[in-house]
Amino acid sequence: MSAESMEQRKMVRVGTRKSQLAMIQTNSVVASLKKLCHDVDFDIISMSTTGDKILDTALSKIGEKSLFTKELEKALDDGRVDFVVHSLKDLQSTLPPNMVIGAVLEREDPYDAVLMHPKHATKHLADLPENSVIGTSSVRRVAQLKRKYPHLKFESVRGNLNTRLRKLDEDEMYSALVLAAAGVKRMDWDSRISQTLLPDECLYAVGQGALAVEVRANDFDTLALVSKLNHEETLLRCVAERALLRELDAGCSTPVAVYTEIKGKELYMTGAVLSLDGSECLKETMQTTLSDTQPQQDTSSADLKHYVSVVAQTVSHQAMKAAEDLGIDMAKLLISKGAGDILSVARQQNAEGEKK
Ligand code: DPM
Repeated sequence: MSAESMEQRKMVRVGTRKSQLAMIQTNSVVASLKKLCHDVDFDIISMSTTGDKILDTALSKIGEKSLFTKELEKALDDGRVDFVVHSLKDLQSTLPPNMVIGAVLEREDPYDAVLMHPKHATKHLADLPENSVIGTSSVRRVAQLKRKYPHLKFESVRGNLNTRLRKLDEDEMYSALVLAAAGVKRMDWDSRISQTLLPDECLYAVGQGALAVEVRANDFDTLALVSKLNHEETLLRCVAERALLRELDAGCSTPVAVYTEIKGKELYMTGAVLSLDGSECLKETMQTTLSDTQPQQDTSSADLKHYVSVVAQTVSHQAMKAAEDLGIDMAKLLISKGAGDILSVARQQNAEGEKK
């Protein structure tokens, strides 16, 4: 390589969590970018987050926001890294004011999956004996599954995916785990999935299965670089989902669940709010039309529009706005049916659990 071409190469620093899943996700994003931009080098910088360090407390009870993202956002803010790869579902619906989501990548399987203890390998949740213990720290999963499978018990399980699978197989405590299929598949553990939970029994979390790239809002070079990764359909679905969460003022510790789908120009959304024990469940379905208009043209301007912190120059404003409005309208409909009360009781119960 000549000295001249060496000089032109750009170095981009990428932040990630240290877990195997986070590394797999970040490596895949960097590999896609390398294919698209031959003149850029990438340096991956991994770090531990609060969520990785506190392993003995249920997620919903730690009470701190941005559990898995805060340290990474600090590194981004300080300029130690240029972008961070996250699971979109771990990103707050409201990001720090100087941060945006510069890319949402094509969604993996968004559903939840059941991984059985080897002795139950061929069973489904319905076949497990009375009072079998299912490991999950997700209040969303527990609330929905209690409705469908009242014979089961649910216990929190923490740690990264490797730790959880080891606990399932080696401790005799859990009969099964419920995990996001996306993470399981990225780890190449597909063969461990005994059952996929479809929307009639368990709706997924906002953003589940999609990867997101977080960038400083004023770093237009990096925004232009990562915008090549955007998957339009995933992006529009996730804008609607994030708008629902933001409008409900809910987070990862509240039982809010969704299903979205695009058919032609129609975006459909089912949204649900549940009480922690699953006894109450509000569920609604709405749709909107995604009109086809010009994408945002200007790639280097300070007035790029954000939709629930998502920026996408290549996607039409009108479509992004329609998706955001669908999430907002869904939240308003659910609130009009009593979602506010259900959520405030759930928050209070979480806070009480924290004190115990
Ligand atoms: C959030 C939740 C969980 C993670 C809550 C939920 C699951 C917690 C648990 C917001 N983040 O889903 O209702 O099971 O104790 C997380 C996982 C992935 C991203 C692992 C998983 C991988 C899948 C993806 C943890 N965050 O859910 O099994 O990229 O969407």
